[in-house]
Amino acid sequence: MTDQTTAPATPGPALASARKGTGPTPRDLAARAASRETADHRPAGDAEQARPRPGSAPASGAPASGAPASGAPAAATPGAGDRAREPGPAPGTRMTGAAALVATLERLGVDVVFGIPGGAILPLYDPLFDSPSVRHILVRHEQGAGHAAAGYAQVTGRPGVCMATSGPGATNLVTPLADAYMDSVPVVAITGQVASSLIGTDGFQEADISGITLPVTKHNFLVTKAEDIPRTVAEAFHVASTGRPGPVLVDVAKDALQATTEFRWPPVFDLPGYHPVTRPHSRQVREAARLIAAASRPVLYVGGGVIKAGASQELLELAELTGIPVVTTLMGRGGFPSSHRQNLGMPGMHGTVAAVGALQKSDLLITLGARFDDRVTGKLDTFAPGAAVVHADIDPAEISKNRRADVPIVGDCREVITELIGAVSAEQQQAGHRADLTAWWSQLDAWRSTYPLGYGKPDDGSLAPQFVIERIGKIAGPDAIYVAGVGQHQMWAAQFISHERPGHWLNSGGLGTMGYAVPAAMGAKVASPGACVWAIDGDGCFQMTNQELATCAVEGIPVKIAIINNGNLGMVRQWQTLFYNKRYSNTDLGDRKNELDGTRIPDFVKLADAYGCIGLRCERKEDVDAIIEQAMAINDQPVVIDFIVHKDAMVWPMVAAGTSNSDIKFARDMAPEWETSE
Ligand SMILES: Cc1ncc(C[n+]2csc(CCOP(=O)(O)OP(=O)(O)O)c2C)c(N)n1
Ligand SMILES: [Mg+2]
Repeated sequence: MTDQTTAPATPGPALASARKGTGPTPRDLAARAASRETADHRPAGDAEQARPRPGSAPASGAPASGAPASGAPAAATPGAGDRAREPGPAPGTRMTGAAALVATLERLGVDVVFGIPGGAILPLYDPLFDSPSVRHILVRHEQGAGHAAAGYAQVTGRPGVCMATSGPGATNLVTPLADAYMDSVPVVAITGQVASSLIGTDGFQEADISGITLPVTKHNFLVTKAEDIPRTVAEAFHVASTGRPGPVLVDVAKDALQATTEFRWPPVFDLPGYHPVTRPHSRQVREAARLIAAASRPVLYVGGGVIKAGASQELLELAELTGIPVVTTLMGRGGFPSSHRQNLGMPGMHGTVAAVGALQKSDLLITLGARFDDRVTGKLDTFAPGAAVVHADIDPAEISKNRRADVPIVGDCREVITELIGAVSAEQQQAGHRADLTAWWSQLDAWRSTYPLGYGKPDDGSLAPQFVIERIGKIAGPDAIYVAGVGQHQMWAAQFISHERPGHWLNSGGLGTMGYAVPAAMGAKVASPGACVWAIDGDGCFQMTNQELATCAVEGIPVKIAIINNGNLGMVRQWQTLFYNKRYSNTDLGDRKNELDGTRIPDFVKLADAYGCIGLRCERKEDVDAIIEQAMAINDQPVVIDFIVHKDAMVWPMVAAGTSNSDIKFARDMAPEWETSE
């Protein structure tokens, strides 16, 4: 085994900059490989630019101030500092690679891991059984482990950890890893791999998981030597949680877990070329401030990056200092209070008329931690045609990827916004006043009052899904954590719940993964046991991962699940209604011909009961509040409410895919008049 190595299966350098679109292109990969060759010879200036995020480990093994001179990560996970110094096995102790892995997790402050064991990872599960501080939650499907880790990460800001065995266990993690990659969520996946002598032989349960996940992880490693385990796992946590967060996979060969090694701690990182830039360039910030001072129709276009950077307070200050309107994307909901007068709502395909109109008519987009996703821009070449663009992002690959930035700013959003506040204040002082946005606001207010969000009352007396979601938001309030599935119910939850706080709205924005809600809610509840966690799920989505209700029941994780049961794959059906002449090909979850009602198969109340949860059903408007209150009062068991809702409610407003945002409809065939009372 002495000739085996730890191979970064995804080349290390240029991690952040290689990211473009949904994954690296072959050319990106070639560039990565090339830059890896030269990474050790980078100019010193590059390294100086690297400043770790608060609480994170230093890059490339550089010792943190006050840390031992050996170059230990003072804390490889944000907020894990104190725990990282807790006594575990003394460095130098001889143990198996598996025991060293558990000791590493303990040193990194990991308190929970979601997973399922199997042959290749069995050696790890043995010492894990004895860990005094790492709780393992046995899920029912590895996809659930991955989404639970993501839910945990989004609530705590620390990497969530999932584990799986080789082959099918590992491949079941692909979807949640891709999901976390698209939404920049720090997840560390640890997979068992077949013994190194079997790698490449089509051994039993062998899958090249590092190869498979290469395009959907920020980085991944294959470890074949026991002594490399602590350093590699610590590096994985560092990479996942610094710069643009993302998922990192560590695949460990079974013989590396079984071999004996000396536990070396603290480890010295070996991440040449990984130096995320967090500090913005001050000249760019001043240029942005000048544009802000001169703009007459500016908009703060805010994405999930603001939440990831913990920059909500700074954003509030900047918004109030300038009086500029704010739009918050699907991933940015909660980054700026929905109830704030300056919040115009969500932009994009199902955004408000005011938010979409503001971007379209703007003369300056101040883009903070957002990425000009196609669901926001609509037809790209018609998006915000008159706007200059300031684009701040931690990932340089995002800048000018979809829309050219006039003022690019690479940096951590919190640092960028803090510097912007200073630069804008200086501009205002020089001018003696702040920019006058009265005319702009009167236009925006006119759109807001003419085209507010709303929904119709179903004519057959059935429940309006929007009403149900609105009432959950009102009754559970802004302190609750809301987790959505994917589909119509997700859009209504984004629209009709007032998102007041960062980290209280979890959903699958980039990948749009049905099945996300139940396991992510489970992870969120584990992360914040005192919080009230509501999953708003669709009847289709729920059927993809509801087996985690068994995990919740057994492990004592009392989440609340609201199934918005319209008996069909509603979002797809909506498109069939609008664009496929009402030909409902394979979107009805029942079978109307044979009178098998999709809202009753399966019977979700019985299913909840079978899983050891409380199952409730609601079909009438007048019962909605009482049943939500009933669920709110149950805190010792998971609760599932089956809300039977109108089968044909639609999400409005809507920009049809591939069309211009200017062609938004606020209801069927109803387009706003843009030039209303200015
Ligand atoms: C794993 C996966 N498969 C398919 C899709 C395509 N898709 C998007 S929304 C949707 C329907 C979701 O149905 P449901 O959960 O009932 O939610 P509703 O739209 O009815 O609220 C489908 C099939 C997807 N996003 N994810
Ligand atoms: Mg549905």
